[in-house]
Amino acid sequence: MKGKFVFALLVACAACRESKPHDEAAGNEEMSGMHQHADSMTDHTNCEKAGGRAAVLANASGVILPEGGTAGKPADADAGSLQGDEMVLIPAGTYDMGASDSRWALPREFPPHKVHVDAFYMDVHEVTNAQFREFVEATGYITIAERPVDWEELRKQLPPGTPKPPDESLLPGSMVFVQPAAVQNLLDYSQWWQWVTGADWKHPLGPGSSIAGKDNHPVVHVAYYDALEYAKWAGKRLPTEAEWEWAARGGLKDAIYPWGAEYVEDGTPKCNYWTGTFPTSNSEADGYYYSAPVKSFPPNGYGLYDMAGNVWEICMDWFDESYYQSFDPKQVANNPKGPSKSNYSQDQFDPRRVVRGGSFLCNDNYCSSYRVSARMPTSQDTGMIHTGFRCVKDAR
Ligand SMILES: [Ca+2]
Ligand SMILES: [Ca+2]
Repeated sequence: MKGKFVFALLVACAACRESKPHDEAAGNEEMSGMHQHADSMTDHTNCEKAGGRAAVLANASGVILPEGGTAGKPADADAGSLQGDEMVLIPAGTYDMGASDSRWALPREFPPHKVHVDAFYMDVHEVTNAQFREFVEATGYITIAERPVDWEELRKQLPPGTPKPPDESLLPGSMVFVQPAAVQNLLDYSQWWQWVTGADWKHPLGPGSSIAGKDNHPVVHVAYYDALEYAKWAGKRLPTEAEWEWAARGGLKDAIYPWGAEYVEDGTPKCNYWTGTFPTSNSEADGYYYSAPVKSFPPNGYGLYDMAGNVWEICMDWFDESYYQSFDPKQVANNPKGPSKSNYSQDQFDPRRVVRGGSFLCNDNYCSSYRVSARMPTSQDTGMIHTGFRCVKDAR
């Protein structure tokens, strides 16, 4: 740790210290009387998706520069080429949005509330590297991860007085998962998340890595603003959180997962997640350590692939951990588009958007975010190796 960044590090790690899911869950029980945190099977810890780049860069000790090399494994081979950018019609409907089962769920998923969603079209799979390349070649777009970090912008996402990181920490880069040999506890994500200079969608693990042979993998290291630009170019938009969850449920009522109720670890692999013990041991029992080619696992009832796992999917809405409490349980909310602003108690300076579906890093001993009701915050300008998106279109 570099001494002059101690203050910033304390800020960055405040999120870790404040992640007390069991306390949080207990508080929710008292409040609602309905949420029993039944985690006897696993030690479910609150898995935050990792901080935005502001908090990480303010803690310069978490930065890996190019000469540091890269970690991880080579790209998986492609499963074959895809046909175009296929969408499917998601029918209109009304459902109970939020968690119906208290196992694994966090207070932010409660209370369930009735939501009506109009029909819309949705991409059947996450946006792939090939699709994103087409966008970049057509427009010359440069993702946020490929641009130098603007300190004047970054400082707005940090507590006043946070010292400027060294210039080399502000080179283009993105957040990469680096498997630790051991962890002290699961609350401190800095043990496995590193800011890697030179990591971007074409270099998922940093300099020296590539997406050769990964055309059918989901694009990663794209931030909310990048996803917006792609969607605009494609004549589409990002889904609302309510649309995303309705679609993920695939026509099933009160299911925990897009495939139904069968426990994720039972039967044949149903999605790309972290098999083993997160974050120190991955058995790759589902065939993949990092991302899988899209459509590697069976679709849900609406024909949507990888709504659970593979990569997180960025939604349009602001993230508000208390948002569901604002709904009248007796009313049906019509096409809700999220709160008017971000509300995330673990970081009040860096506004967050919603991400859904979990990723290849999710596991039941950590976040279990392949559940249809799971919701996480993501910083708007931070790319990550496990985060991508898919688009929707109005059905008119
Ligand atoms: Ca996996
Ligand atoms: Ca996904």
